[in-house]
Amino acid sequence: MSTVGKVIKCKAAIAWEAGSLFSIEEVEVAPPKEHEIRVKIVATGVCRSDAHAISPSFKEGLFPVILGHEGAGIVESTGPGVTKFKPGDKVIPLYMPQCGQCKFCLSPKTNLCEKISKIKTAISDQDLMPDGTSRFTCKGKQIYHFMGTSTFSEYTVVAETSLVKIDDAAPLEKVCLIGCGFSTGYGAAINTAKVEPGSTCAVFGLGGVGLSAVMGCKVSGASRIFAIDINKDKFSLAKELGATDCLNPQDFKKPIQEVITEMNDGGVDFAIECIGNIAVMNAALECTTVGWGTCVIVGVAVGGQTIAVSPMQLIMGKKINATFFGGWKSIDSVPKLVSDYMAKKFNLDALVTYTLPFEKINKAFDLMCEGKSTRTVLVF
Ligand code: PAD
Ligand code: ZN
Ligand code: ZN
Repeated sequence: MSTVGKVIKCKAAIAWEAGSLFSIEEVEVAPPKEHEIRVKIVATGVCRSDAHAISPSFKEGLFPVILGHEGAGIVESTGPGVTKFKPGDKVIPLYMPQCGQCKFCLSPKTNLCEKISKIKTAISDQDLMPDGTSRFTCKGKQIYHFMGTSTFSEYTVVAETSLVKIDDAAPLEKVCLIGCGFSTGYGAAINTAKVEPGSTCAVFGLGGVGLSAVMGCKVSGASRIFAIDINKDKFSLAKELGATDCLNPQDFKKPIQEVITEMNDGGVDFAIECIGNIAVMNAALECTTVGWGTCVIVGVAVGGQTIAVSPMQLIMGKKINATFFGGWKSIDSVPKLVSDYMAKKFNLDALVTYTLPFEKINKAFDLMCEGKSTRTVLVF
């Protein structure tokens, strides 16, 4: 029986309040309105940013909410006015939209789009559809969307500017990582740092984002890639993906930035922070070489923390940059990244430590927080 135009009842993971576990509930998902698409999510990764969003120190969260922003699925139905999608299309929801018309979309200088909700506060996009209402209800309560994607639901509704069609042959339980972690780290190296052939790099934090940054440094032809983590279990995969030197800051008496500076003749060309720790952001800047060292910040620091930078470092030619979704203009780039994966240009499979049924979502968060997974992919 067709579900088009009807409310769908399905399972979703709801975060009822900050700091709580997810509870699997039956939710009602309303049909898509104008310029919206209802998507059956097939697989979704779990990213550290989802954990940030429900952390009690992240003050801007709205509850109850359906999180999830690293998913892939199949179009179930389309709302009025949608021309680019049809039922059955394989798609990736995009937390960085690309409307193609705003001043940011029209500029080659940025991948931001003004359609991203609350652009000024970056990840606090736990909110509603563009018309200010929610498509989700549970137990009579309205549930907030998250980043325009809400992939922790068997069905979700997204705006047409926050969705892209991908290759019909793509394995959704792998390419979902292109929806966030992979693209962010890989793009941080390629698009934001613009790592050069023969250069030296340091990547701080070897989760899904950091290991993807290692891959981005390698594909850009870096000659030396330092991979830094306080969890030594991350090192074997980092080496497999291109790291030349793996360092645990806890193994040294000196600060890690001094160790790297000494090991690499005055510092590296590029340093990429993929943790969200402001002290490490400073270390990343400090371990770059004077003259032209570039530090790229990827990690999201929660709780309104700020970084203090000595102007002298900047006067000495060091630069700080940062990235949102790896600098990729989403609708233009995501299908190409999927094709590149299909052509075996990078190793996404290595990032998937576990594939679990959706109901194990709390286990997936535990594995991430205990440092036992690069990525866990949940399948419906
Ligand atoms: P993750 O938790 O899987 O990986 C973080 C890694 O950092 C782990 O391996 C930790 O062991 C390691 N680590 C923690 N503390 C330290 C330390 N002091 N020194 C060295 N290593 C340490 O996270 P992830 O890879 O999913 O995400 C990383 C960050 O990137 C996180 O802050 C997330 O919110 C952010 C992010 N940003 C964007 C963006 O567009 N800017 C997108 C996606 C994720
Ligand atoms: Zn993410
Ligand atoms: Zn735009």
